[in-house]
This record gives sequence, C-alpha cells and structure tokens, in this order.
Amino acid sequence: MSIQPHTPVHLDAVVVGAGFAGLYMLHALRDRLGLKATVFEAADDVGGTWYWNRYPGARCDIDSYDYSFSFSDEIQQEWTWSEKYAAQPEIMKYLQFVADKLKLRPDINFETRVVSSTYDEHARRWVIRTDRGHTVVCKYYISGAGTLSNAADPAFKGKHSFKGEVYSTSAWPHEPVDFTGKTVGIIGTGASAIQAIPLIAQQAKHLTVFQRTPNYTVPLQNCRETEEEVKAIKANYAEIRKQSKAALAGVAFPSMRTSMFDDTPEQVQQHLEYCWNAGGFSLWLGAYGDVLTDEKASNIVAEFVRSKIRQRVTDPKTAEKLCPRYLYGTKRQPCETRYYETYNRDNVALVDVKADPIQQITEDGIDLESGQSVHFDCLIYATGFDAFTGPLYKLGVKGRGGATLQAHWRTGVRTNLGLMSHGFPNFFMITGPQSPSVLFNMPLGIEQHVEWIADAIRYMEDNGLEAIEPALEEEVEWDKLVADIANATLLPRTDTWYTGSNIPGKPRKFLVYLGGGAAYKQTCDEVARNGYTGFVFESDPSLSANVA
Ligand code: N01
Repeated sequence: MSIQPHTPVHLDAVVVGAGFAGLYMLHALRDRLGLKATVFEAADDVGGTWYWNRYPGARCDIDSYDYSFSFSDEIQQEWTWSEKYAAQPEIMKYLQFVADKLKLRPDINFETRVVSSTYDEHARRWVIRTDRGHTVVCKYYISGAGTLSNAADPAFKGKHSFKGEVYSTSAWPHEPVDFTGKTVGIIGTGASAIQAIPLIAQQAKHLTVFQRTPNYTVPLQNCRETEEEVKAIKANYAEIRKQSKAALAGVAFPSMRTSMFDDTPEQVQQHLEYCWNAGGFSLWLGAYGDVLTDEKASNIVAEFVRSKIRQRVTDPKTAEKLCPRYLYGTKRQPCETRYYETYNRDNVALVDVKADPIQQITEDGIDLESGQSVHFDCLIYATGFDAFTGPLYKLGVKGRGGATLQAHWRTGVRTNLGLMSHGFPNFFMITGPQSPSVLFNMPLGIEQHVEWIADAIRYMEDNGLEAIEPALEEEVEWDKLVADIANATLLPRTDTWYTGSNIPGKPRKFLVYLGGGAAYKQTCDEVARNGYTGFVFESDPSLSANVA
C-alpha cells in the first residue's frame, strides 16, 4: 500500500526498489501470499536501473525475449519486443506495462528513499524510515535495490571546478541531451561508455575519450525482430525458458563447446569467428567452456579480439591503445555497435590516462600529468559503480545489537546463498552478493530469488515463525564455496568491480557465485525442501504485537 508520512504504519513487508526485483517481489507478497506490503522507490517511476541509465545507446545485451519476466505466460505472450536487444526506452515501457498490468503502482511510494533500517530485536520487527518522514514497522524487509545502482564517485582533484555541463551515464537526464556543435569529454570505457561513445561522437563537434583500461568488446549484432521470429519465440517460449534457466549464465548458447583444445587451431579460429559474428555474449560465454578457466584458452581469444581491433581501427597507434592486455573474459564483456570505427572519425580523440593520468579537472576541461590540457564544453562520467554493497549500505541497515552491515562485512562480504546474512534476521537481498546475480540473466535470477524468498515467508507464516537468519557456520561454509569456485576460474585474477577493487578501501573479494544458475537453484531448493537447513528460526508469536 502507498503510505502517509509522519504516522508510523505496521505492515508485513517493506521492499526497496521498483525495478525488475521490487516489482515481482511486491506481486509475490501481495497477490500470492496476501500480505500487506509497500515499496519505497527513489525515482518517480518504475524501472530501477533502466530508469536511471538512460544515456544514448543504453540497451540490454541478452536477447530481449530472454531478458524479461518468465513467471507469467500472459505477460510474455502479450508483450512484443521490437529489437533483438531492446533499447532502454523499450525496457522502461515493458516495466511500466508490467506494473500497470499487475496494478502495482498503488503500493509503490515514488520519490522516496529509505534512509535507515533498524532491527528491533525485542519485537523482531524492522523499523524502516525514509527521507520523506515515513516510518514503517514490518516483519520482512527485502532489498531489491540492485547491484549496480550506486555510482562510484572517483575523487578527481578539482572535480567541482568544471563550469560546463556535467553528465553521468548512471543518472542521465530525462530530456534528450543535444551535443550538436559542442565539444565533449568522457571518462571511462566500460560497458556504459562503449554503448554511448559511438552515438555521442556522431552528434558532437568533438569527443575526447579518457581511457584507463581498454576492454575486449564484441559486436552486439542488434537487429529488428521479424514477425516470424516473434511468432516462433512465443510459440516456443516454455522450451526457451527451460534452456535458459539450465544454462550456466541464464542464456543458452548452442555454440558452446567443451574445450578449445579438442579442436585444431584452424577449427578454433573458425569457431571464434562464428561466435564473434553471432554477437552479444556468444564469444564470452558461448564459445568454449575453458575460456574462463584456462589461461591459454583465454589468451587465444584475447589475441583473436585484438586482431579484430587492428583490422577495424585505421591508425595503428590508436588501435594498440584500444587493445586490452588483461586476461580475456575476466571482466564483464561489453558489447558494441561500431565502437571501434568511431576512433576512425576526425572528431574523436583517445587519451590513454594510464600512460598520462588525469592530474585535475579544471573549469573548462582536464589537465593531464604530462602538462597537456584538454578543453571541452561537456564532461561525462562513465566511471562505474560501487557494486553489490554500495546500494545495501545506503539503506542504513542495522541488525542485531545495532550492528551495521558495513561492520559485519568489514573484512569482506559474507552471506548464506547470497540471500541473507547472519545478524540480520528477516532481511533478504534479491541478487545479493555471493549469488549468481550479475553473471546470470538478471530477470531470471531475480525471479528465482523472489520465489525462494516468497516460499520462505510462506513457510514462516504457515508455521508461526517470527524470524529466520542464517547460522554463522553456514555463512562461513558458503563464503568458502563461493571463493573456491571463483578461484577455480581466472576471474578473481583481474581487478574489476566483481572483486570490489574499483572502489578505494573496499575489501578485495570475488562477489559472485560462479557455479551456474542451475546448480545454485538446486542448492537453494534443497535447503528449502529440507526445512531451510543452515537457517535458524525463532518462534514466539506473543512478541509480534504492540511494537512501538
Ligand atoms: O562501469 P565500468 P560501466 N580515472 O566499471 C573508468 C552493467 N552495464 O557503467 O577499467 C579514469 O565497467 C574505468 O577504468 P578501469 C555491466 O554489468 C550493463 O561502464 O577501472 N578512469 C572504466 O573504464 C557493466 O559491467 C549494460 O581502469 C576511471 C570505467 O570508468 C556494469 O554495468 C550496459 C576512473 C567504468 O567502467 C558497469 O559498467 C552498461 C578514474 N579515476 C552497463 N574510475 C547492458 O548492456 C573509473 N574509471 C545491460
């Protein structure tokens, strides 16, 4: 329900965020479990990450038909995607359609940010406060705040002295930004910048890209969906979903072969070429099973991509600057549309800020350590996120004994199943750290978490239970399992936002469960089937009433 500020309200559940996660969680709590629940959302509309990240070129890089809810056949049959990889405005429209169809809006409090969340141990209730003066006392507290919703804020000297227009890809204005006739500087060359740069370059008078680390970027190969394709997908949706859910990263790649070393070098090149042309994540997650575990296999793909960059970028020096050197596959592979050709334009310059670091931001541009100054009218930050923990810490979560999540995770995140953490009873994290989260198809991963959480809540309600919390030993076990699986791959060897190393002072730890979505779901289901092994319950219904 939508609630009034300044009068404490007692509800069954509070959900944070109205993106994919919050929308489905609200639906599950309210319409399947019959609970009284409300959502707090900082934006003035639904959409979550797709509300904020509306920079030019923003689009999904998993097939639209896969990157959508599967829980309602009615929704998936009614909704028609126009492109293979939907652009941000279409994904926003889709989430608005879902919210309206399920009549979710009346239970969402927009333009309202949670500022503190405190567990009252005696009452076994969460007390949630917002920046608009709401106080809600609830039994279940669920974060759908996302993993990439808290922008990193690199501390550039002179940052606030810039007098021109300043933009951030992660909080792009709602009105279209027109760069016509303007000079622009953009810092960062991650997935966001790689989508935005080709379009900004077409419009701006001049664009300077400040690149610290080049990425292995592969053509997206987006196209319109034909009527026949749409018909075939909709007719076959059940099977498509089954295959996606069983696949390692929540997307089925029929091109996947077990080992690169079962093929001859010629066959390998042919297969890599095939995956390159297939587009999206085919090369990264759909070529060979050992690309992410075997350094030699990773190096072969790395050289393959570098050869593509050299073919596409006409100036050999610029091409070399764009050639990555880190282990292929260990960073999230961005997908591009004419990204490399953009550097053949006369109005685009690439500055390597690893070789010549940014010394300071000035009132009209950037000074480099070499003494060179670059001037522009508009500055764009595409500098990434404080992933996983950033959005959770912003909620001001205090569990047992007033301990903060920050304190509990001081030496590194520790959870059970990436769903809950010891000391924070009844606090659930949708796509939390140490779950498959960002290395699984997000909407499908979200569905699995929402359904597990809803089942756990139903179990508690049916059995008169007041609190659920992971046992400490189980959390330690899960932590070890996540690390062991990650360490069997190459991924932890590179500094990335997966390890938290893009944020100064953040403990370095690989924060994604890499065992694959199917194995993960099986574990979660087994835990539930066996009466939530590894979780401790408290039951004392007499304490559930009269909370102050
Ligand atoms: O952020 P990033 P992003 N000085 O962290 C640079 C998802 N996503 O917003 O690599 C100079 O990847 C930094 O340099 P370095 C997706 O999961 C999905 O682009 O640290 N440069 C890097 O180049 C993705 O992975 C879609 O050396 C600095 C850039 O800023 C995730 O979001 C689309 C710097 C940050 O890149 C994040 O992507 C877009 C400094 N001080 C994003 N600090 C879809 O298609 C940082 N950088 C669904």
